Amino acid sequence: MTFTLIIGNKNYSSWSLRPWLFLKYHDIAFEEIRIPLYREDSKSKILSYSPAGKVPVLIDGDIKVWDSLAILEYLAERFPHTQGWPEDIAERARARSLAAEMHSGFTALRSHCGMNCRRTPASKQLPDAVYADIERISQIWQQCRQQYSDKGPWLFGQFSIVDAMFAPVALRFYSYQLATNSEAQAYISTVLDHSAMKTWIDAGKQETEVIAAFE
Ligand SMILES: N[C@@H](CCC(=O)N[C@@H](CS)C(=O)NCC(=O)O)C(=O)O
Repeated sequence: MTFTLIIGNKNYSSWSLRPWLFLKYHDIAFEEIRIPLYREDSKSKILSYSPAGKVPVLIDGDIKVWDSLAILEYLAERFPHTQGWPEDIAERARARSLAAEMHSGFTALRSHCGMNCRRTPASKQLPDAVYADIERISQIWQQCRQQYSDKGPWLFGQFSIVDAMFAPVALRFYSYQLATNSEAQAYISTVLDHSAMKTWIDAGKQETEVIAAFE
């Protein structure tokens, strides 16, 4: 077994979920090392794997890759059969833009609706900036589903890096009962019904660490 993925708490670490899901979706064998976050020794443990001091980190022999999107790009290159990006250049450009938009954006949603697998689904009072994020994400999911539904149930039909990037966002829509359109709702079900997502969520629910700031 060559691959090791360093991740945080499954209950909270949305960035860790992304490459983990991609590996599981494609049945790529790997070992995982879970480092519970924001404890006294968490930072030093993460730093022993990555100078960036954040999870996720992928180790492939002598090669270390950190940052979720970089890991996904690496995996797609390392395992071409996974077709991490759509084949068509225009679709690929759009997929890359959406993955980057997710990676660098939606900060209001991310800070007010932190991923929390254990949360009993319920809505809560949210600032306007979160609704702007919800609207844009709903639009992305609706447009992709309208355009690519004949190729499969994922954003570009087949499962791609974009789906790995948006998977924790789909979970947030469910956990915080965020209202959206019917295509986006169907997409959320596709993500949450996948066996690998269920495995991650179940494992998150089993964890007992509580990070007050994320509750
Ligand atoms: N841009 C990074 C973000 C990684 C990140 O913020 N990870 C969080 C956990 S989800 C972390 O490691 N926090 C621990 C810390 O900052 O000490 C990525 O995409 O991987």
